[in-house]
Amino acid sequence: MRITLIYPAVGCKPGEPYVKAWQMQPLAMAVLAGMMPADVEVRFYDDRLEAIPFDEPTDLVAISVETFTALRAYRIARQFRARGVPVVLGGYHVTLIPDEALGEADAIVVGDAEAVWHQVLDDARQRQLGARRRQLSGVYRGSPRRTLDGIRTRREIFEGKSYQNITLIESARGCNFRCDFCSITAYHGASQSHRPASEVAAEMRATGSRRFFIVDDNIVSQPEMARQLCRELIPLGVNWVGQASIHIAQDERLLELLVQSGCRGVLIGMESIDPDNLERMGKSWNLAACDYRESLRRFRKHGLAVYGTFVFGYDNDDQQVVRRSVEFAREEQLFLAAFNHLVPFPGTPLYDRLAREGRLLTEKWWLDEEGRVGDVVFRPHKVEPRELEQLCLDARRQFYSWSSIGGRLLDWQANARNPLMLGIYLALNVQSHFDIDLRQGLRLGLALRGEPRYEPLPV
Ligand code: B12
Ligand code: SF4
Repeated sequence: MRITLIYPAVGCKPGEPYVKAWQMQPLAMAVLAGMMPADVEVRFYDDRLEAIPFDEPTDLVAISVETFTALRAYRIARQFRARGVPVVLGGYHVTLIPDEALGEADAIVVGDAEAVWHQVLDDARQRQLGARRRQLSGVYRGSPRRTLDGIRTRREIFEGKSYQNITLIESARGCNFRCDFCSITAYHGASQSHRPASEVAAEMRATGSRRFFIVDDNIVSQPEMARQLCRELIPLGVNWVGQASIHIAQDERLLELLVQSGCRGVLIGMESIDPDNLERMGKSWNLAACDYRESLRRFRKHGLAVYGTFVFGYDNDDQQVVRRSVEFAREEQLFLAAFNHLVPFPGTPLYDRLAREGRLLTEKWWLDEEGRVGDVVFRPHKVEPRELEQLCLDARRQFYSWSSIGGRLLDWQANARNPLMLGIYLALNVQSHFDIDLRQGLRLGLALRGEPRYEPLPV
């Protein structure tokens, strides 16, 4: 049997390259490939980097769908189905609103693939044989798993593709917090499952890489598990970055352990400098231990670079909050920062609240042919949607201006702590400077190579 795996692009701007910083190895594809028996021939296409050969013979197409890629994914699915090839869809968006995806596929996988992928393959084979037994169709529900042991990733599928020079690896899925805008907690239900730390270390060794991005949504959601992982990683002598919540600044011994294990930087969801906004999004615990400046001082003290992410569009946000946030990020010499407007992802409490309050400008904004990355799709309280878009864009431009890049570089504790960090700091900040315009206005699902216009199916 031949199976084609596809990771769709968010969209494109004709004639322009795809956002550089987004071009990382899509790990879910390697995890799926790792579950294929030896007699299955696997091909993988990354829509962001290469053309999809729709006419290449294949027996099943499996596409990963996120909300920003849903329109593009459905377009691709239609191309294959029109050629008589069955399509299975899975991933975040499919799990959060399965009914929509089911209309676009022969089958969907809701949740993690591991528990059901063998069944999908069996049923696809029956279909191929034209057997009367159960054939590939409908919904396959991946049951929640408490431990993630035995995951085998097949990274050979990435060979020959020009990804960012960092190896993605996971040690856990989910997070124990419940921020109202977050797809992670909507998908995993405020829980976190872990891989055995020894398996993570073994996989790191096997890749031969020295630079990792541990993609866990919150590496310190369960501090004891984080400690176990760090202890396993210390002997490897690798460098890694990950995502963490700021409350970990309370635990300086864990910060120290993170650094010993090779952690060089953490992405921190700071979200807002306004306590009322934090309260509203269910993240007031961000300030529970100490204020942001004190927390950041502790990260710096241990030499950890911080990538701070901010979100604008909560009810207290106006021009002043945005301005003060950028000032704060510059004064604190953050290594990197993201200034995004709030995005109501389907399946989250935020989406439901905005829908109830009649504040969504387009209900299924992710299927809007005219939709673009950077569009605000709801009505904020204190500013107009278009104004909020501009405020976010201005914030990025200020933060990644040459003067800001130069000013933030003068942090000898973290950003310019040694020549390696300085080099990475410069490379990523310069890349972010140029990525601002590349990602702004990227047309969602835009037909890349003359495919037909997408029309939603009748309900
Ligand atoms: C690493 C990462 C990135 C990296 C690179 C990703 C890449 N592929 O190139 C960077 C930082 C660049 C990035 C960028 C973005 N990301 Co991102 N990213 C992640 C992160 C943290 C890890 C992804 C991962 O490797 N997971 C590990 C794999 C094994 O797990 P998985 O994807 O869940 O897959 C399992 C199941 O979902 C399922 N499955 C998945 N696909 C399929 C397909 C089939 C056919 C089947 C059967 C099953 C299946 O089976 C898998 C195994 O069980 C996730 C959060 C997360 N934990 O997943 C966010 C996440 C996917 N990103 C998200 C977003 C929004 C983005 C951006 C749009 C952000 C932005 N505005 O800048 C961009 C878009 C980039 C792009 N696609 O081109 C959102 C998506 C939300 C949603 N509702 O769709 C997530 C969930 C984060 C979040 N906090 O909400 N991202
Ligand atoms: S801490 Fe981060 S990953 Fe966890 S629920 Fe909040 S936003 Fe999501």
